[in-house]
Order: sequence, then structure tokens, then C-alpha cells
Amino acid sequence: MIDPDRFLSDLHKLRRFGAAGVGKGVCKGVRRPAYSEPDIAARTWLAGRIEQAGLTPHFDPMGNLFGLAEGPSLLMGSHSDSQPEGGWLDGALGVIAALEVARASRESAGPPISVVSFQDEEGRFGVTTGSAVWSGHLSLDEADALTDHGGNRLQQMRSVLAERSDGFVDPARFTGFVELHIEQGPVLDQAREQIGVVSDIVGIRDMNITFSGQQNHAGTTPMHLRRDAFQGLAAFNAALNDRLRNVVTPRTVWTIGHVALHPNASSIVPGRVTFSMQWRDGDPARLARMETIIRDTIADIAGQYALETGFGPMLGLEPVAMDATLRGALEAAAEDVAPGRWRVMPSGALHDATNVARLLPVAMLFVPSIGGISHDFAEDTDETDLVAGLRVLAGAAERLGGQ
Ligand code: HGY
Ligand code: MN
Ligand code: MN
Ligand code: MN
Repeated sequence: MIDPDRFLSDLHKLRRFGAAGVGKGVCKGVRRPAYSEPDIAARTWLAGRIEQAGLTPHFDPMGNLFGLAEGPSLLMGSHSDSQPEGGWLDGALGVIAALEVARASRESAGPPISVVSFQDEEGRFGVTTGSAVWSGHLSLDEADALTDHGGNRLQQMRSVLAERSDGFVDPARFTGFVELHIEQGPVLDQAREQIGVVSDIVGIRDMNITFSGQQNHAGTTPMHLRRDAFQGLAAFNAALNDRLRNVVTPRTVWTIGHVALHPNASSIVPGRVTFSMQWRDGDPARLARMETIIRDTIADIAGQYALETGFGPMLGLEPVAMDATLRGALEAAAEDVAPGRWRVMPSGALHDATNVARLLPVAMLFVPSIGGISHDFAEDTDETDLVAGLRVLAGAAERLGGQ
């Protein structure tokens, strides 16, 4: 039998690693980016809990942490790294719920369940990096060449966990993957529903772009002689919003979320800006069309502002549909736990399930996010909804048995 109190207690314990956000009037936030000291401490604690649950802890060279059941098993989990300014449930919920379901199943001699906490789901170094490497989407060499916005190399950052590694886990030992996550959007909260069973996960493209101009004195350089990288970025953003308008659907999103302006001083015309450009949609053709528009707009603005351009590698993941059998088990369990208060819905957030779908049948379920807030310290979910998500996960595990 699953134990909601034990589950909630573990969830709160995990929150202590990297706990942050007190100054903002809330105290639930976390700063636990991949490979940071709190992330490594959290993974070490988690490995201990996995062992106490009777599973075998196993780090792979990326720092993905598995809790392995013997023989063929259903894999459940998510990630325990966070955004640099993140919420306490994003990823953590799916890992701790999986731990509780696996533990309870062992205690009652139920079907074997294995657990995973993937590394760098939040993309400090890329896009869902840990599961991308495990699934073969990215080679370890390709991953090692990635750097974060601070110039740190993944190769160096993963070394502490890689020392504890027993190699990559053979995916053939798993029969499927089920991930519980918070919705991170407003749909369930506004509808006062408790569970979302995911139909499909959006695709994404992500790259860094640089405009280089001429750094110069902000008092003496006439406006018409400037090659100002910030002016280029501002003009690019406005032009892009305009040009994308006729191409996108209400589900399409694009974001410039990270900007590094050089040298970032009041009295210097900025000579360089590097910024992240990310876009998401459920249709690969639209993602490609958006890329063309982005690159054309960059070229036009560079011409207008006398700037040079540079492009980092483009990272991406294709949209994926969930497996019908696993999804059916979640739907049946959702109807049991929350009759009439669940729906089938797409995911606009990315998840490790996208990568795992290359190896195994996958399915996902959501619980509501209060106010639709996530990737913020204020992210939260009602306790009853957290427990409802746990019950649906356990119900699905029972229905799927050892399959
Ligand atoms: O960005 C995302 O969709 C996810 O939270 N990694
Ligand atoms: Mn997440
Ligand atoms: Mn996230
Ligand atoms: Mn001066």
C-alpha cells in the first residue's frame, strides 16, 4: 500500500537541497541546477533512500540515478535537478512518487518497479541532457563539448558523479516508462480538475545567437555611426514577433530567456550580445518554418545595424505521442481516483519522456499547478492533488503489472 505521509515527507526532504526563495514571501523555491553542490547532495540522499527501499542505486556516467528492481520492471521517475530559480515540485514530484510506488510495491510483493532521476532535464547544458544521452539522442562526446551560460563544460561538471558510475543501464531491462509531473500551466487549475493524462509532448528548438558590432564610447559616438548590438537585439525581437504572427497557432511559443550583453556598462555602446532563442510547437514542419524566419530576420537586422552574426549549435527534440497501452492504464486509474475530474491534454513543457520514447513505450500524467505558475519559486500544488497524482501512478502500476 502506498503511504501518502511517507511520500510527502520524502518530497519535503528533497526540497531542503537548494531551498531558496525566502526573500520573495514564499519559502518553497529551490536552486538545484544540474551538477551544483545541492544537486549532487540531493542525488546522494536519493541513492540512500533508493537503497533503503530495497532497490539497487546506480549512477551512470551522466549522473542519471536509477533505483533498479531485479528482473524486468516498469520504470518510473523524472528529474531532481531544477531551474536556476525553480519550484520545489518540477521533477521532484515524479521522482519521489516513483520511489513511493516502487517501495510500496516491493513491500506488498507487487510488480517490480524501477525508479530514475534523470540529470540536467532543465537544460543547464542543453535540452534534457541526461535522458538525451541515455537514449542515444546525444553521444557522451557531444554532451561533453556542451558549455553552460557561465562557460563551464559539462565534461568537467559531470566528473564527480561519473566517478561513482557503474556504466549506462541497459534499457532492455525496462518494459515502459511512466512519469508524473506538475502541469506547469493553468488548464487543470482553472478547470478545477485533478489529473491530466498526456496525449503528446511538444517539439522544441533551442540555440544561442550572437550579434557583434563595435564597442565604443556612449557619449561621443554619434547615433548614425553606432554598431550597437543591443539595438540589433531589440529590433530583431520586434521584427520576429511581427513576422511569426501569420505562421503560429495558439500553442506555438518562442522565448528569448537568456541575454548576455557585453560589456554591460551604462557608458559603453554594447559591442556584443549573445542570447538564447527557443521555440516550441507540436508540428515539426512549423518548427522548421520558424527556423527559416528566425535566420532570415537575423540576417536582415544584421544588415540594417551593420552587425556580424554567430550561431551556436541548434538543439532540438521532436514532438512525441504517448503509448496507447500505458496511457490507457493511466486513464483507467484517473477515473478511479478522480471520477469526472481528469482530462486528456497535450504537454507544452518538455520532459524526459520525450527522450525515453526512443527506447521504451512512455506515458505521462499531470497534477494541477496553482495559478499555472512554474519555473518560479512560487510554484506549488495542493497536497490533495499531489496525493491524487501518486494514487493514479500506483493505480497504473497495478494495472500494468509486470508487463
Ligand atoms: O523547459 C521545459 O519545458 C522543462 O521544464 N525542462
Ligand atoms: Mn520538469
Ligand atoms: Mn522545468
Ligand atoms: Mn571616459
